[in-house]
Amino acid sequence: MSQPATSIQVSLQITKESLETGLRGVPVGYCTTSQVEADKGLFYVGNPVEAISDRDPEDVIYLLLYKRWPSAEDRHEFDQLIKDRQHLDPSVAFALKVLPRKGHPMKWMLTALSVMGMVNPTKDYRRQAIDLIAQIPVAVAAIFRIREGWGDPIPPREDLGYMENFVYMLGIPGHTPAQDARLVKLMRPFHITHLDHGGGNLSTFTGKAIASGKADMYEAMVGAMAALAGPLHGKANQECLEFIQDCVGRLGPTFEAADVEKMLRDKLAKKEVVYGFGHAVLRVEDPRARVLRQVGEQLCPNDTNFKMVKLLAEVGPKVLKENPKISDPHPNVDSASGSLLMACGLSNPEYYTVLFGLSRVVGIAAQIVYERCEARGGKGTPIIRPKYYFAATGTAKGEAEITGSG
Ligand code: NMX
Ligand code: MLT
Repeated sequence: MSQPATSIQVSLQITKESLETGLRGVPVGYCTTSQVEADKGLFYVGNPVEAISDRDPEDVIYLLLYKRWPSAEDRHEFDQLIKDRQHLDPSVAFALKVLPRKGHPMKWMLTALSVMGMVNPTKDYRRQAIDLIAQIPVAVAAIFRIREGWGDPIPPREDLGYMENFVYMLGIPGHTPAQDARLVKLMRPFHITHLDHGGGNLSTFTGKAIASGKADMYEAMVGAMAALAGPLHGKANQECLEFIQDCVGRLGPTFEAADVEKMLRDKLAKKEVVYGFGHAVLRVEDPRARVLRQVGEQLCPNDTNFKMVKLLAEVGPKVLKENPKISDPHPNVDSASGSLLMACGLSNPEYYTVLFGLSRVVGIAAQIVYERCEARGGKGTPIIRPKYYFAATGTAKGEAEITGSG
């Protein structure tokens, strides 16, 4: 694993072709929470995600915030801090109650975060990070309950763990305690695998860019979650499950590898996206996908959608490799998550990206705290302002001159 260095040699040649590539490979800063290695995957403060996916989520949240594992005493204090701050202002539920039910849950999440920011009493990034981490499960559970018409939000309990409390506050109608316990078993590793993914993923980068203008944590998080809502980023988990359901619907409950391969080839021939595959950085299978498939083996081995996930993981890389422009033909984190959520009782895929967001606000908040309060000896990084070259309207792609600035 590459270590932070005081001097890093990077050879970057700026050509017309290297522009408009989404800043791929362009170093812009330090990330103190996690790193993504193209040939290995994700590490949280140096720990491979696969090795820690069965820890308490609270331990991993603590690790990302404080860059060390908590002692028993640290955990006790941290749990108390979260419980002290988990009260959600009633204005959040009032605001949610008047939103159009047909609005996507990610849009509801943007509203909830915006209202939470209006009533937060402080402008301190560190304090806002903890408030946000304490309250986001309460807000997301309220989004489910109000939008689905399940009833009023259920207040958090003092005696439950972070994810146990979230599942309790969902109060899924008709769910038995055993079904809730199964959902908790999924949500704990789901949460850990989605907490953070390096400094440059779109939602994190967006949040940090917004905060660089000294917008507060909530304003930055609204922008970050809007970025996560895109189907090529966080909403891929919803799209992927819908694709899996479509495959199962067309092929029936028993399917052969050859049929699935054909469906993938047809999709690629029509230039459609194969959700749940590919990555901007990874060039091996995303270890988070493996973790989630292992959880699926324990929780729902015979679920039809999950069987399709496994078959896709087997045959997908072979088919995607046939297309030379695809840099990474392997399954990513979104390949398996939706099927598991569905099998464990969260039957509306529209909510899956909100669950991704519930976890990801933690990593983004921790990274914003670093950039605003710790970087450059505590001064913080400057306002984001990259350079663009002027290209006259109508200039053929690739023919614009590399001159001027702006
Ligand atoms: N299905 C179809 N086409 C693809 C795929 C895919 N899974 N992956 C890459 N491509 C295409 C891509 O659209 C691009 O086409 P063009 O040259 O016409 O613009 C070409 O292959 C080269 O792209 P790459 O360099 O391989 O990938 P890039 O870094 O640009 O994008 C993703 C990365 C993740 C956006 C891309 O792999 C993708 O669209 N995957 C499917 C969506 C998905 O699962 N997203 C979730 C990513 C993880 N997350 O949680 O955010
Ligand atoms: C993520 O978890 O944010 C995704 O894998 C996307 C990325 O890292 O670019």
